[in-house]
Amino acid sequence: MTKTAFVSSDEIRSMFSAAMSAMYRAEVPAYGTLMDLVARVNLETLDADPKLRERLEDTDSLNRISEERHGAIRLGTPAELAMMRRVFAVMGMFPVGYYDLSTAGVPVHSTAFRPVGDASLKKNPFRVFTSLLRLDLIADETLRAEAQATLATREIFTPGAVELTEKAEQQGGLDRADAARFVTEALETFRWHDKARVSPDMYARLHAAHRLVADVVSFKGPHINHLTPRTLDIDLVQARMPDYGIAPKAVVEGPPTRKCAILLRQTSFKALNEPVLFQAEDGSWKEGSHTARFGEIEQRGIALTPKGRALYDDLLNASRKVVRPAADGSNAADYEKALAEAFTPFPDSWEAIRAEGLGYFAYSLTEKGRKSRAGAEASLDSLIADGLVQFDPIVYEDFLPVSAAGIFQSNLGDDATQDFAASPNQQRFELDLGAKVLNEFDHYAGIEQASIADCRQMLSAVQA
Ligand code: OOG
Ligand code: NI
Repeated sequence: MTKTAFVSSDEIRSMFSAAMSAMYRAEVPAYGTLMDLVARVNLETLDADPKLRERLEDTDSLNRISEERHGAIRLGTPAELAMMRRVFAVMGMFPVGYYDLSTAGVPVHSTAFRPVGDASLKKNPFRVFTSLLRLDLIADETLRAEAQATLATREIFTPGAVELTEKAEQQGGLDRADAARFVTEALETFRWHDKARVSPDMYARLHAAHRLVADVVSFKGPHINHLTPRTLDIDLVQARMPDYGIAPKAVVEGPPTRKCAILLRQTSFKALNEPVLFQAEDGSWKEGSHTARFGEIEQRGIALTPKGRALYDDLLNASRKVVRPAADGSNAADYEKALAEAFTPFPDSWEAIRAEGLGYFAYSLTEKGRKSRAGAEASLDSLIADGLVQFDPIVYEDFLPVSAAGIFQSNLGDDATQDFAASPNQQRFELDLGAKVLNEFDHYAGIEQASIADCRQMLSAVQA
């Protein structure tokens, strides 16, 4: 077979993302409602802001917005994580970033599998926040051993998914028929199972140790626990959710409302209580329930440099010293006020964010720049001042540990807060993953540098 017969990994990712969305829509109807609401708000926002529409069109980002989503899964063993990496690689998704959530009382550490590079991100930025359970953080040794034994006997991938992943690795890709089959087979891993693999008694003990442990250990596979469409106005979607019969989380996670959106803002609706059958020791099935799957929306802003990120972390910490958001929403207004006040030192214009080196930008030639005969050696600042070069924010494609913890917590139940000693262990995670995770800052810096190099090359071509 020739290489030209292969479907691109970007296309396989798009097929997979669409299939996952359709499956989740059928399984969790409130997700479909949320999608409709987000689509409507996005249209209204674009209609009200022609300049935003124009910038998104110019940077090739408009088409991707309504297609855009992320999901999350929680895995049980190193072997599952390592195989998951290989499955995602077939779809052009690679591990970026390391997130330690133990500090936030959640016994997992995580990465995000996502496309890397400007072209792939523009095609389809679908990503999956992927956590690995850390049984080492569970105190009860007997329970830990039982959980490990239970996880050791499950197989979360279908034989077809494994076979096609190996085939893709050997051939360097999949043809159209194989790609379609791969999507169907891989999707099985993410499906919901309403029959637990553990007895009611064991479920209760796992649940008492930590709700998340029960969620990972009790089932046949790592059901997708949420899918998150991207909105252009998260405050509006949050405000309108109740009109659509959806009860939102108390506060929006991340930075406050601003003119120039930074990083990532997220909110969710609470996880559903779903019926589950548990098999008792005597073989009989007992009815019970489990709470895991929810819906979330996100608004993405500019990716920050290490300097910008440090400022963000400082300001967020400062606001939380004033008010910590209560899970019941009772101090939501105070929290929003404290957050907005804490963030006043963070400049709110693209010019200032750029001038202070707080964010990453993609540079391109203006109309004037495209016709210009001068300036290839000039400094970037003077090219901008002369109106030859313009800049657009580079979108943050990753996650925020404090926000992720807030999302985890609101869906684990408000009584689920537990303290673990902070114990980031990126080395262990990478060993289990079978690869290093990419550093997100290097990645954004690379996109920025490439855009500057393109401008310079085009300017010198114009001169020649
Ligand atoms: C993942 C929570 C993290 C996000 O958007 O920050 C996340 C989980 O609950 O498994 O998806
Ligand atoms: Ni999420």
